[in-house]
Amino acid sequence: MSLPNLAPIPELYVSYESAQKLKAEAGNLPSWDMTARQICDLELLMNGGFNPLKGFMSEADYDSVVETMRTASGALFPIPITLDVNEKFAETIEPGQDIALRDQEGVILAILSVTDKWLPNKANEAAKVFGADDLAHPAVNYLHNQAGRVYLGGPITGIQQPVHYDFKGRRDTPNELRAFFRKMGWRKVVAFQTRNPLHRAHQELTFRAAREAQANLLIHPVVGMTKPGDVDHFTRVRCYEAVLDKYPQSTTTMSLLNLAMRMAGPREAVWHGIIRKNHGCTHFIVGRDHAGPGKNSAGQDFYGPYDAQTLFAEHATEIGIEMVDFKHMVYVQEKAQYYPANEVPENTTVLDISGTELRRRLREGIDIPEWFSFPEVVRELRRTSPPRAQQGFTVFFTGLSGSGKSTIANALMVKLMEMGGRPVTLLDGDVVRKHLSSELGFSKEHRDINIKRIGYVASEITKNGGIAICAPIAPYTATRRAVREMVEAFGAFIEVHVATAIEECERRDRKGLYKLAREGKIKEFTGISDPYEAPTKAELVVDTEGTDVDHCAHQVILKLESLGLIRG
Ligand code: PPS
Repeated sequence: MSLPNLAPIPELYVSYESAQKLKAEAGNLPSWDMTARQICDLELLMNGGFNPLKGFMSEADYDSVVETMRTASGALFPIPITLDVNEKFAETIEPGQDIALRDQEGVILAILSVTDKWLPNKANEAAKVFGADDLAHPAVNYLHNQAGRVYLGGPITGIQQPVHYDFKGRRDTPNELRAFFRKMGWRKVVAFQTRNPLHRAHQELTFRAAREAQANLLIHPVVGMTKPGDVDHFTRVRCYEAVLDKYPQSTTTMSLLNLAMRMAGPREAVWHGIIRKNHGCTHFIVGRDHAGPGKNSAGQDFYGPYDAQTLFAEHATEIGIEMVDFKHMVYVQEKAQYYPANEVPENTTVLDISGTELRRRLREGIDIPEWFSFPEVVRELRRTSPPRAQQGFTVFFTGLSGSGKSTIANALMVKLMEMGGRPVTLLDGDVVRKHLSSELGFSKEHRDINIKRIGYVASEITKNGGIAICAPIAPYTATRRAVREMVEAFGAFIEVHVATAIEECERRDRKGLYKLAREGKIKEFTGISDPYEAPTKAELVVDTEGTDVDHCAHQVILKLESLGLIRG
């Protein structure tokens, strides 16, 4: 058998001496503070994980990748790797200039020699790369609602790796892994990509995949950015470490990959293959609905279940990595062991617990059997996800001025405090504007900043096990969604639309503001001279006309009970 090519691949770093010099000089360059996703991309560009890319894509490469999955020079690369910036920064930059790329603490990681600056067609990028311009796709939502409007492209000069303080010993560059495989004499390595905790079925399938390929196994979980709502990587890595002990010694290793996933299904699978090839692997496990983003806004899957496998198979030879089919493993009760779902012996009982069921059991503190997962893994998951009734959450009221949000929110706060158990914080619109957002007005931009500040505070409260009650107008759907995402990373988000009609709010006019708005004395007044995008997917809609405050607050309490967030 021929030896795999485990020679080092090119990195974009300069020598230590040059890096010191460049770093000193770069202090005078215009600098860009990178987002978390850009830092992930930069790390893999610099360490060769995205080989053969040499920097953030130029316009020609970007256009070509979007349309054909290939760079302008024909190299297979299915995902655009671009540096998005805001217009204000872009105005100060022209092709030909160098800029310093900094991490979130201001440390200079690299120099970008800008060759291209352009306004991308994001709708086209969404349609071609992600399959649909649909905001239900997390990467499409990111593209439209988080990424800057302008892209900069050009080669990178790497100065230093992004700093990680966690699991340092478990992070490897492609060349470090290649060197490890060389040293261990591992000729064939099957890589397993994951963004979820591993349970027994995963351990069985990965072990089986490696055995069938007569290869060693690399558990290669993504710890950069995964799908919003996933189990955080700290918990997952502790779980993976527990599972690692279950493989026969010296057959398997684990390394953490600081990739920012896009959930791009088929294209993403090909991208994952290229990345694993760069890390020295010879085989790659591709499953059903690999890197799938869930349902689209019409409630259907974005991609067919085997689209990723089909696209991968078409490109496997060119990538130089073999695809290994992911076998769905199920537990057969009578045999007390796992079987591939299509090899289950006749007249036996198959046991399985779906992801949804697992989450329900964690949420409600119900037993998770040992045949399903390892006790160490369940313990870790329970530490991170205590039963829902002990987790933090956010109730987010939205509605017009004078709709009754604050009054209901106050009543709810008192009822929750009477129950006790968790600290409760009320972030009322007026109070926030006094303490957190006193410099802001009511333009769209300012309202968005205001709501995102509230969302940030609420997400911190939720993360730390408290209850945040928010009561701003929050007129824009996209901003409410951004807040939902921030909070749902840590706990439940319950949007309550206080759906009092504008006529009723104006009739009440408790603060006299509607009158002033009608007279044109207050500009940009929500519902009169400024928009209010009513929620279409709120967890609860309350009607304050004909229903008293106590009853409205009680409706919220009932909702919280039905979600298991409080005990009745
Ligand atoms: S937003 O859009 O969510 O940032 O607004 P919010 O922070 O909730 O602030 C709304 C309160 O500010 C008063 N106010 C106005 N509301 C809407 N439009 C304009 N132009 C405006 N100017 C002042 C108003 O009292 C709102 O309070 P509530 O409690 O909603 O009545």
